[in-house]
Amino acid sequence: MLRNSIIAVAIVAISSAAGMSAAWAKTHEVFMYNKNPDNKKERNTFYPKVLKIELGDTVKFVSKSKGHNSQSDKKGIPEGAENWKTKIGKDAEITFDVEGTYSYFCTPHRGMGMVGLILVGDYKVNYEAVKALKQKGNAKKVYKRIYEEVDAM
Ligand SMILES: [Cu+2]
Repeated sequence: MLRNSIIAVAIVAISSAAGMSAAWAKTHEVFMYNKNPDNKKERNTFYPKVLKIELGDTVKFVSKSKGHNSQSDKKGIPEGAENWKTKIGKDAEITFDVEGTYSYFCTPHRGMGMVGLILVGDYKVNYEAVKALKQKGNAKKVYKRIYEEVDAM
């Protein structure tokens, strides 16, 4: 019995070191809305726009209104991390196995400011590099507020 317990502990340690999803990893939700429930004047938005999670956690993008998706900014993710692009109008789950800052947007509404940021573990590894990326249109305004929020953390 003792021997089995030791083996089980070793397996958990290996999975954790390899960055695999552990039993204690959490799933967080980011909603995709036509209208921000806290501010009806704001159209096409992720909610929340900034999410801080632990390494190995999952984010579920939940389609609350039709016509939205989530796509990572390939210049705005940490080295070694994988890009994602979810299907429009569908819920999708992304698991984060690399620490850092992840910038993402809704493919059809990026220019309207439907953008967001996910901070995974030690997110500062590439935070300044992501913050320095040039953004256009409303995305620029929305990211300004996002970075103010993160800088105040
Ligand atoms: Cu959208």
